[in-house]
Amino acid sequence: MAFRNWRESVIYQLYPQSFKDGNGDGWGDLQGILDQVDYLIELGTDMIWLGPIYDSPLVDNGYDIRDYQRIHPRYGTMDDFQQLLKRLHENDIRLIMDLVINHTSDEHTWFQESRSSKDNPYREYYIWRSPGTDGGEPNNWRSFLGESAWTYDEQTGEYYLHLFDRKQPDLNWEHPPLREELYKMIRWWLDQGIDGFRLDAINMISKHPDLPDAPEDAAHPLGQQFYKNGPRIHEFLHELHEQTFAHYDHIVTLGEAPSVTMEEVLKYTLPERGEMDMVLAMDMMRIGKDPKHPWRSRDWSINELKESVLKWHEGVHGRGAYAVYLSTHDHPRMLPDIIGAGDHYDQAAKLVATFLHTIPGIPLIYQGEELGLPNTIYSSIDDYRDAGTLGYYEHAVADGESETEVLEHIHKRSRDGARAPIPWNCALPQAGFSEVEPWIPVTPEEQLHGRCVNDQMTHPDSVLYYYRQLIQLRRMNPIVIYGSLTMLLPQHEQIMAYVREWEEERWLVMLNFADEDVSIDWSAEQIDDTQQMIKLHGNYPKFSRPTNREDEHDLSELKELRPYEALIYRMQSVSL
Ligand code: TEU
Repeated sequence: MAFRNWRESVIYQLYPQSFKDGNGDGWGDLQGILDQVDYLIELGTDMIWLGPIYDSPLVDNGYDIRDYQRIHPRYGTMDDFQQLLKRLHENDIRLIMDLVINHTSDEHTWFQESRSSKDNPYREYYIWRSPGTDGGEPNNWRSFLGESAWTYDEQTGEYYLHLFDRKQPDLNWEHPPLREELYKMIRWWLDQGIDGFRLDAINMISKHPDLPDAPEDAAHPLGQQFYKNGPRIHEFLHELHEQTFAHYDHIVTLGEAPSVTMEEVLKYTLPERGEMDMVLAMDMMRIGKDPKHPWRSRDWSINELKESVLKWHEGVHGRGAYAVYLSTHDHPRMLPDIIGAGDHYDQAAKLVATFLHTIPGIPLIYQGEELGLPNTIYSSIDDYRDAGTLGYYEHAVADGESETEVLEHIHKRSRDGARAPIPWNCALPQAGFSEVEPWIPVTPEEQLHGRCVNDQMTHPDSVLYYYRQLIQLRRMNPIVIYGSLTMLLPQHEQIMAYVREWEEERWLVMLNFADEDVSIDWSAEQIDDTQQMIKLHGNYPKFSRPTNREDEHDLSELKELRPYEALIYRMQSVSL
């Protein structure tokens, strides 16, 4: 195996229970992935981030781990896992696992021991506090699910902290034996031959020692300033690195770190600091989401996206590292509603792809995005599975909100919108995902519009082909990976345009985020508009532009972009 330098990678996030069912139980599994390895190879990704497959009660789809060193039988066996690893390695694809070490399941033996008595040796593995002065919760922190972050445990008369579900108690990283035990487990996985980890909620492991109350008007969830990027975070991460990753070759780590400043990102990812390789640039995905109300949407403008691109580029590019993405299993898909698509759905899907593959940062494709899958809307609450979604529904309806309104919020914001099974073949029942009814329904046909793998495989103008081409374009052109970026038309409200530059080479990327023709006025830009441009890629069929020669323009000719049009040009020479 000869792995690519990870800075040149394109990562593919595989959410296993929704990828492919290989054993006919309605739940995606390792055999299903093995059956589809060729699909991944053809796509061109060289790094798979595999969602959690560990033993778990599956309250949060595996982000609640009961036993780190066992694979849940629903996913298969350790043998299946080894086979998958071998197939991927034969094709120079890295496999990185999801590592959830901010919390475990409450069914983990450590927690079972911990809750059993105050003097149990495992007590300090978790964060226990006696009731506050009023006899209630020790502080006002709320969990990501919206309820109190504390649950009272009768057995010992104390509360335990859980930033997520009450069945996901937070681990106490202040306690050295816990850290040792985690490192041992991590080394065990690295010894299995895996290539690294995505570190779940990793910037939350160091809590402020006093666990102070948060101001009531702070952003959701209350308390986050006291545990995100906490006081000992860099010390913990460096120790983790030294005790585990540093002893293995080719290991790649990708940290989930919401709410970070660029200074912090550098601390996390500067190679000489020995913490992590890259973080997920999460702020791009927050577009359209109300920060105070997780279930409400808000208007957004592409200027926010531009700011985010610039912020990460100027703050981190070329020094630390970060992955860029617009969808994961935690957020609704961007199409059709958040980005918008109008009557130009395929163009919009390809526009998103062009954006992600041509801005600085390592692109991360969440499964199904390469098919342009839509955010799935289930008409009945009974079809939703996510505990956070169901909890919100129950509370909101009990509080007297109208069911129709609550469902509308859920349609727009539920994490399940991105968790529908991959449609492998539209001609088969369950869209070819499984022979039986899947754990969550497939996307209804009137939303899917036939965007299945089998169909897209045979259409060179499909979204799938477009992703493959972009991945190849990155492979062939270091400018996309290492080049600098200059934003043009910074105030334009519909168009994003940037120049990438690397050594003697210059590219211009133009993206129209509007569902209409939009004109461009270059006169205010410091750019020589008579320079020749060679078109490298675009999301409208070739020769559909009414110019004499499709592939060569000068900038002055380019006065208009079509709805959701994306264009990549090589510029012969340009003075900025
Ligand atoms: O998510 C952690 C996280 O930071 C959340 O803000 C996430 O954005 C939120 O769930 C959105 O509703 C990670 C996992 O990606 C997520 O699936 C898990 O539920 C969570 O950790 C707990 O392990």
